[in-house]
Amino acid sequence: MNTATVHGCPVPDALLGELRESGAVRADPAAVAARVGEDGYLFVRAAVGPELALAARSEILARLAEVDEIEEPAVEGIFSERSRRRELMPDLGAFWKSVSEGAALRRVTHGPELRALLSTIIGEPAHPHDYLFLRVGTPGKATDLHFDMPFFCRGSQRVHTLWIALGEVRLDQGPLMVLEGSHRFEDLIAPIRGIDYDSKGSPRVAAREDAVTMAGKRGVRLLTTSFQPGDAIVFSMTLMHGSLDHHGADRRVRLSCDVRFQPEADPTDPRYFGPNPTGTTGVGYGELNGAKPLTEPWHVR
Ligand SMILES: O=C(O)CCC(=O)C(=O)O
Ligand SMILES: [Fe+2]
Repeated sequence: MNTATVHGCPVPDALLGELRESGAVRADPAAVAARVGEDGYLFVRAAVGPELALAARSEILARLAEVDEIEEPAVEGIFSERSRRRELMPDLGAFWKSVSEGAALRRVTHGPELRALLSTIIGEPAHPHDYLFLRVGTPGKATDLHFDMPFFCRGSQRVHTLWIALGEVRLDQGPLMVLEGSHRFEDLIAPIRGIDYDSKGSPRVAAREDAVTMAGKRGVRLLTTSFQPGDAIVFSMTLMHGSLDHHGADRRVRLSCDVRFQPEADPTDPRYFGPNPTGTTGVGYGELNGAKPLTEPWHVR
């Protein structure tokens, strides 16, 4: 038996698999293309040095401790189950923007290591969106299965998502998981290709069934791993993914960041680029789950 759960239900061993690790081929464009074609993703351990990922983790935890959400010493990352964020930071969007723009975090997301990796995967010089999604998972929280399309696709049709673990993320701490082979599920992908990219609404890109039911019906597995700091996974807009539940008894927060990369040659979407990106709905960093105090519930997406 394993410790993975989805919507509170254990994931049967037969429906759980390990992500294939591709670090050995990360600098070989032909091998990378073959791997992404086959698997729909590229998973690389220590895509950036663990010390860089842990520096970003400490930077973020210190900011969360300032608003009393993390116990001291902050570096342990223990959720306090309290928050003074609304009282101390009345502009929640501005607070979250400043956390999301921390120098150590940007060193990870906007540094040379990931840029080189994504350029190899995309097949030409690529750069990251300025707007990024920093996620602080606490027990009880999870991300439902979804596609990243049509979000992010107004400027470029060749956007890729990079997800990186900022600290350890064990199976019981809500690691990212992907639905095996879903980049070939044309019946699910075709409808989302038709969605209006300019829409500010929230089109239905999430699965109608929970991940375990879906995997069982399709005869595939949920692929994940026990992530270590700096481990990263890259996938296109048409791979279904989400997270397992965070149900770690020690209340240690699960930190990750996802950022989109696209070819430098493609037009940039002003929602995600520039010093004050507006985000998908127009309100900037304030629209993200991360902008809310850790004590409050998330919207699903
Ligand atoms: O970290 C998560 O829970 C979800 C991440 C995600 O959906 C993404 O990276 O696109
Ligand atoms: Fe996503």
